[in-house]
Amino acid sequence: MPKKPEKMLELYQYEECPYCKAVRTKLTDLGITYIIHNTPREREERDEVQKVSGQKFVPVLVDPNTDTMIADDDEKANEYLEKQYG
Ligand SMILES: N[C@@H](CCC(=O)N[C@@H](CS)C(=O)NCC(=O)O)C(=O)O
Repeated sequence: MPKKPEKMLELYQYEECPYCKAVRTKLTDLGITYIIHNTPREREERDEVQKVSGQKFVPVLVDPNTDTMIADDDEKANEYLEKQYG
């Protein structure tokens, strides 16, 4: 049986970002309910992303269950999700 996360995962993203879409799709495919933080499209305005990840690119995936933060790498985020919850 796939594991379900106890605490909700969080995704910092914006809708049209193709890398963000890849991570949203993976989360949906795995049946994971998660929190979306919609970030500004303008990179310089992404202060929350900077605070959480130390940089301003999205997607940023945060998993409080394992103290994991993956920034600016959709493939790494999806590999992590598959390994952890697939
Ligand atoms: N290699 C990254 C690429 C991430 C990326 O380029 N994200 C874009 C949005 S689609 C970004 O934040 N670009 C900076 C900007 O919008 O100025 C990944 O695999 O997720």
